[in-house]
Amino acid sequence: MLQVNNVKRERLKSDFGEWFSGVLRNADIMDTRYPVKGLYVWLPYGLKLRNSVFAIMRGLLEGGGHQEVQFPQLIPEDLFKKEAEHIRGFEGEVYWVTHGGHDKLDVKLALRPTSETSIYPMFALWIRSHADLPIRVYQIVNIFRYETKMTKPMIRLREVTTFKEAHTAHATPEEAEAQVREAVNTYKRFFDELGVPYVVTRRPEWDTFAGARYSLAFDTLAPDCKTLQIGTVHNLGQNFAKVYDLKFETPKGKHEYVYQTCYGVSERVIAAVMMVHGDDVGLCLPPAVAPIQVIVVPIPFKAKEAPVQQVATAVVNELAVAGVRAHLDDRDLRPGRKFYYWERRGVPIRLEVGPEDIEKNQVTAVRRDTGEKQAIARQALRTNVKQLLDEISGDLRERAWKSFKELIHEADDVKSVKQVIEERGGIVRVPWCGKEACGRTLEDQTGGDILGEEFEGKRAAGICSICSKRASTSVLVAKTY
Ligand code: A5A
Ligand code: MG
Ligand code: ZN
Repeated sequence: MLQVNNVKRERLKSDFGEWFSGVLRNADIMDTRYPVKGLYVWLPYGLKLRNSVFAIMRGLLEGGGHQEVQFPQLIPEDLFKKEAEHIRGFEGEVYWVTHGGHDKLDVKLALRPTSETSIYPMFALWIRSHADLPIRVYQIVNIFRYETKMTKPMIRLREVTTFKEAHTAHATPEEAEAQVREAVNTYKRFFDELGVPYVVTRRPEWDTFAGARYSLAFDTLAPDCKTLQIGTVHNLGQNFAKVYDLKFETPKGKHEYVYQTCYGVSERVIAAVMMVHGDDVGLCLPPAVAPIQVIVVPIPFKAKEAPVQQVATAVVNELAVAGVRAHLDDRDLRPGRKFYYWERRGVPIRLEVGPEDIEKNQVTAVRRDTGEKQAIARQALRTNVKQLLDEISGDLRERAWKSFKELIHEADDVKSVKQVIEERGGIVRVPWCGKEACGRTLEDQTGGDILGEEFEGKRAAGICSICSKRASTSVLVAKTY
């Protein structure tokens, strides 16, 4: 039988790119052979994973008072180009529809790269008085961005197939500010559920979202020690409100512009789930999102085939009734082949049912994450399996956070920032005076990117690593995706 040490992450770390494309293929997540750059095909198992990840997000947003909407994919050029800064940020990334059949269109249509410019003109029609506020909506749609950096499945797409964007409008700046904090908490809960560790930073001013007052970003670390931005939260102030004329009547009869926020994640978060928990064998999925949580494998043995099959079926049914996503693998293959098949696909628990298990009135459970084996009494099946799933969730999260924290380093000067980034990899915290010129120099001299100041984080006082003036804050620097 195949012996695997399930916590090995050597191949994964030494050639992450190769590991990632291998997993997409071997675990039936995506077919990456579609003949347009930056566009890929979701396969059934991958799509199930995607749907369970975004079901968590839906639940959190609905619980936080958001309502789901769906806006058109095409945005007329004149609407799209109203907000000057937004346009400057996205112009180079827009795909344009110029023709309808043989006719040249009078007004070009943008394939949305994000939806501020399609949603806010409609907000203008919906918002009349303070009683219409706040508005909290979200949609999960595809967007197109003509990315010029190297494209990568799930991570840098030209068609982002699963873009969750939330958009809100408020009567006061304080309410918008509170919404930003709530969005951060929502995303924290989301990533905690997925066991994906993160830092939250306030992006430097010169790198805010196009049209935003300020932007917060969630970053995690890929196995090659580069950071991956897995979500952003933006305070838009009144920038868009002024351009799209989003005014409301206050209780005193005055007309004022609303304050807005927006926040988004994409299927990049699924790449994060895959890479932080995966190992050299393949996927290792958190139970919350695993399309199959328990795979039941009958171990037939000579004249015992019928009872083995019967018990295995009963076990699957019992778990299904208890709300566990269980599946019986009754294919005509050797058990060892089946084990490997489901290990690669990251199924959290394998239950084996053999003649000996039947005799002892038990099943044998094997954890995907550790390879640990244990017997579970038939009478305690449901409670023990659920308990084991919870344990696995907790252990995956804990393990991921532990390795993440080990990769956050402190440095005082440019040389050591550069050294850490180049030799050990990860994220470096370094004092900064707050001036853009020093920030840019820091990036140039270290070859890293500034993620930003930590949001509600540790603000080390010290000496700016560039100008040697007193530093009131510190920034996180890393190589980024
Ligand atoms: N309207 C706001 C929310 C917005 O568009 N923000 S954003 O540009 O930062 O995108 C939100 C998140 O989508 C990013 O943090 C990133 O995780 C993901 N994303 C952006 N471009 C992507 C791309 N080309 N491929 C995959 N994911 C992408
Ligand atoms: Mg740079
Ligand atoms: Zn400085």
